[in-house]
Amino acid sequence: NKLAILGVPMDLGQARRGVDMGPSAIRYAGVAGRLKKLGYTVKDYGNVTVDNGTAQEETHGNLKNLIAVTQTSRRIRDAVKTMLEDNSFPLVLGGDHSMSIGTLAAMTAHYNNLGVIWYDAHGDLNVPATSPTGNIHGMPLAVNLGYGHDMLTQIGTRKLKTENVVLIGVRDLDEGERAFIREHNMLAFTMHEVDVLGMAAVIEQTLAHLAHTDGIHLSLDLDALDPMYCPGVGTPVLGGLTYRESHLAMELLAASMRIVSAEFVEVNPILDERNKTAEVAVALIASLLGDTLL
Ligand code: DIR
Ligand code: MN
Ligand code: MN
Ligand code: MN
Repeated sequence: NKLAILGVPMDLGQARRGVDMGPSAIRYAGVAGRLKKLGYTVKDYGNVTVDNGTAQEETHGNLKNLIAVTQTSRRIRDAVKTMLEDNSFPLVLGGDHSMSIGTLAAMTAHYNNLGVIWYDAHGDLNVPATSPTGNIHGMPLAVNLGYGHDMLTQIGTRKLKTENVVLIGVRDLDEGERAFIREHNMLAFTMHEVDVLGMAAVIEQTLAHLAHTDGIHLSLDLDALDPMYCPGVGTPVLGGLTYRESHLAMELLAASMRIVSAEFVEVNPILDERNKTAEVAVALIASLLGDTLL
């Protein structure tokens, strides 16, 4: 029952400063203590080195901070690989969502047929040609599926399969992302499907869709939740998932015993209200890792 924590204090994948303090905020909200209480042996690997604030602000084509994000992603990949070799459950804390490039590079190398749940208001399926912002945090899922700038797609050796990914909570897709989802016939539970089916059925169908995989990674962007619950995110979108729906999702995923790694991303304490978003992150992490109400 070993659990490894890694912090990624990165804000280079998007435009709003402060998300680099996300890992501190989540640690301050007591993540390690909660997990120890659940019986895990917790090892905190600290933070990866991020070339934040060096003010070089390099742009390559339509990609902001490409070199710094690439370097950081390689470090994340190597750190997560070490955690897996130590037979630990990797829990990666962010930090902007571009960090997923590194996390998933390690996970897809370790598992032959990894499944991924992308819990996010957004698709993160942009490529340089379709991205309206040039922000790499809008691209990590595409990169791990093998689409995007070579420097990013080369960080991982094995690509994720489109049929092994399920999106939940989607409500703000860019045009290129809609086309991508339709073209690849990806399974996406937008807010509409969550409203109609209810979260229990959404998770049941998600697990059925991923039943053939040999492990499931959860990538949870706190902006999947409504800003009423999680105001401390860089790109809030109204009409999001509730606190209780999200707990239900985590509890059902815990009961499935299929989750092999997770990341909780985009916590920005500068935009938050008294660390509320980090506290929600810790509560959801606890549910995902087996905490129950009774
Ligand atoms: C937007 C924002 N689609 C972009 N993406 C976000 O910049 O590509 N993803 N916020 O979580
Ligand atoms: Mn995201
Ligand atoms: Mn998002
Ligand atoms: Mn958007």
